[in-house]
Amino acid sequence: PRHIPSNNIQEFRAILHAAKHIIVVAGAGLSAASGIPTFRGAGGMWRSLDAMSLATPEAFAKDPSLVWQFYHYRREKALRAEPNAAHVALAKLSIPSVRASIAPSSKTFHLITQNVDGLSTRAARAVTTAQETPDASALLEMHGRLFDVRCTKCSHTTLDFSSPLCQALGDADRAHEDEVAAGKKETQISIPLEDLPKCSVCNSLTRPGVVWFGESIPLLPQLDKLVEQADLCLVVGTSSLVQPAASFAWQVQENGGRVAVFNVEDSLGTDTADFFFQGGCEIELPRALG
Ligand code: BJW
Ligand code: ZN
Repeated sequence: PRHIPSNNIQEFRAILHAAKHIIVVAGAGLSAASGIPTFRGAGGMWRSLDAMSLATPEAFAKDPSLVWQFYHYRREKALRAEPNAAHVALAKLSIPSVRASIAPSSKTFHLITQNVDGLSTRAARAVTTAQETPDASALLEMHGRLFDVRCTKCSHTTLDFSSPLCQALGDADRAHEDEVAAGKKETQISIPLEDLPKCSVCNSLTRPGVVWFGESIPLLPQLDKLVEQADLCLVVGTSSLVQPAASFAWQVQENGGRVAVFNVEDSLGTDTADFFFQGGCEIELPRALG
């Protein structure tokens, strides 16, 4: 008979209760309720361009001004967004005392996020109290961070929340807004190389500290170990089309572990999951984690 994933909360809670090593693999859907656009589907356009084609080393090499304007937009959006109930529910799991009541058998918990918006870090800060502090090592941002700015030459990296990151990016944004407001046809604003963000050490061009297609994932050796030991994997708000993140859940199942998918719609691998909680993860995660 065809396998049908369960959506039974009691069954899920029993698995959660017994799990020893829990991982979460999160994607853009985790931040959707915070107003951050996803990559594929309805949210996946910036101006008239496809977000996916801008997140590549080739796009940056060809047109650093365009790619920086895209990341400027993403940075400003993330700065103005707030973590949602799903970020908070996961941040609470990274507080050992809270986790002990939700998943009493658990020895480890790790949130592996593909998101670069920093909202999980901010959710962790939001749930910190004098008595309870989330374990900072529980969060792994495998595709890097929007606010890391890295030199293309010497790799010097700074965490920079400046808004705008440099004057030219702010100006270009305003010029574009004016065009839109005037109902004009969108023109491509080109910022000269010397006006793009520069390295404070060697003055070379910088780039966003994120992982683009074809680039290696610095955290991968560490992630492989976590995936290898995991006996429960929650897959939250990802289309599971991008490797290697997409294969983590499948690897956990191969090793005899369980997989629970939280997504508004079917994504790659939903049909073979043990659980599928269909709906916004900002509703379903807090509900399932109780
Ligand atoms: C909701 C919701 C709500 C909405 N609640 N849900 C093996 C086979 C073939 C190819 C490869 C392979 N291994 C590696 C590759 C190459 C490549 C790859 O995967 N290619 C493809 C198959 C497409 N991978 C790489 O290059 C990776 N590097 C690597 O593996 O290095 C070694 C190597 C290199 C080359 C060859 C072989 C090995 C690096 C991947 C880097 C991805 N980078 C990006 C950009 C990051 C910076 C930035 O943000 O700008 O990461 S691309 C983009 O996709 C971004 C995302 O993190 C990532 C995943 O997207 P995500 O999060 O799943 O978003 P969406 O939009 O696709 O889905 C949203 C989901 O949410 C949907 O399902 C909605 O339904 C749902 N949703 N609202 C719950 N409220
Ligand atoms: Zn430098």
